[in-house]
Amino acid sequence: MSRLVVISNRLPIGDASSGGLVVALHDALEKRGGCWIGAYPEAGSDTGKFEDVEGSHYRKLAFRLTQNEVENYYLGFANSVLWPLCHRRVDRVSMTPSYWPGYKAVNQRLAKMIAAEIRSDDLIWVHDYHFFPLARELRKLGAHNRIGFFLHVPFPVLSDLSILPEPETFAANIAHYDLIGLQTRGDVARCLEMFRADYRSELLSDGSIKFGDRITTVRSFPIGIDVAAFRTEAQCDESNPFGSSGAPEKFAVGVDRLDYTKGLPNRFKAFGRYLELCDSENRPCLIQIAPPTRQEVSAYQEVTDELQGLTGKINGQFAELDWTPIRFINRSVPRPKLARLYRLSHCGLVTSLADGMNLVAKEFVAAQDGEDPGVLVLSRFAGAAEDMTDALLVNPYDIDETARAIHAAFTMPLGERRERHAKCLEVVERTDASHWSESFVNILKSRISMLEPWEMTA
Ligand code: ADQ
Repeated sequence: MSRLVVISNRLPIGDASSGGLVVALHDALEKRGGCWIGAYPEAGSDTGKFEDVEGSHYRKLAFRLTQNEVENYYLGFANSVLWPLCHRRVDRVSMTPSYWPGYKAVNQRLAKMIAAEIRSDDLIWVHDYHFFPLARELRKLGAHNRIGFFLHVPFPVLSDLSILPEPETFAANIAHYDLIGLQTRGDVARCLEMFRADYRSELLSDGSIKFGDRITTVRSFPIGIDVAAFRTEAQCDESNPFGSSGAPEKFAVGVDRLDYTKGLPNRFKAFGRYLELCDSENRPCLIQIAPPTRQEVSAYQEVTDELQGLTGKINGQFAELDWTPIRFINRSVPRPKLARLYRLSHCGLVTSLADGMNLVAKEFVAAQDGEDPGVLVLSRFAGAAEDMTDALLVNPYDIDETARAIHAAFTMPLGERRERHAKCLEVVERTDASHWSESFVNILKSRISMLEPWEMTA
């Protein structure tokens, strides 16, 4: 059996990230053998070689980004250009001349290190927007392997691609992957639209793309979670997230990295609006857990400041001596506590303005007690909404609509809650993490290039 080589920006080290993605890739690597390549979290000096990280049955190979690479490739091109571009926020793009060369240089450096490690029959699976050009760099070094790519964030809108330096290289780069995996059918449609608009590419009768002498397949693989493990954690009542103070009588929960794409200011405003509209006698709370990320990027600092202002304003308006409507916690919470928190809550709030999938939506559903479930309020702009149509879908830009959905979630009759939850759970189970990784690897290795019928007409 050919080995699997996984490449992601960050190498999961220790047990810090036991999310579904990591578990799914662990399982795939355990099954096939191979290695996982990624960067250490801390910057250092470039030794030109990978370091073996002990502690797994398969190899983990780490490299260090230099401080200059962190600034130009990671915080710069990846997170100040590509992240906002993919999330339809070109207004948030900030570019300096050193970002693009810095991004290309990291992809070239990594390709050289990978080329020295791989065998000719290895399957290579590259993750996310940090590595759009990696396959092309590997091909230049003579790699003929099957190389797949999975984009965790939304596929960019065609017209926004013009914001990139050398925009014509974007399609040419990703065409070097044999398989391009995207989260949703909407993402596939946007990717095909880009290829269709490009005079250099041809859509073949089986739905794959011919670009120069390369043929690539584009498909959706909606990512999921390890449902059984998450459910077990949620059911374990040893981890009481509220300690001796007890849970609020009615509360909604939000769990996100503190990112401007997650629609947190709109969520806080909608909760404030809900407090204005509803009878707040039973003192509902919003518990928002949002650890800061990428604070070196100014857009992240701005949204943090905005949220602190909104929390102060809304709490100032509504709080009582014994009631704080918004509890805004700027820290990460251990997974078992998080799972328990979802289970105890009456409403899960996901209000992203754009989101590849959003695993919190799936975790919330998996954590519920099917006999007495909480209700998921889900943004139409999260990838999860494409299949989880029985959540309360909202337009997060519409503050009143979101406020009404929070009210509907808190007051929904038990029968309707059960019915909606069962339908959402069916989606979460059908698209779990192992199904995601297995189907991607199977298609990558089997050279299947047929698109689904709906993709042919997209
Ligand atoms: P993210 O943008 O990080 O992922 P998401 O899918 O919601 O978003 O995953 C976040 C994960 O981190 C979840 O497992 C969640 O439980 C955990 N998490 C978030 N906040 C936490 C906190 N405060 N404490 C502890 N854990 C926390 C990107 C894309 C998504 C896509 C995923 C996977 O942006 O759209 O779903 O990759 O492909």
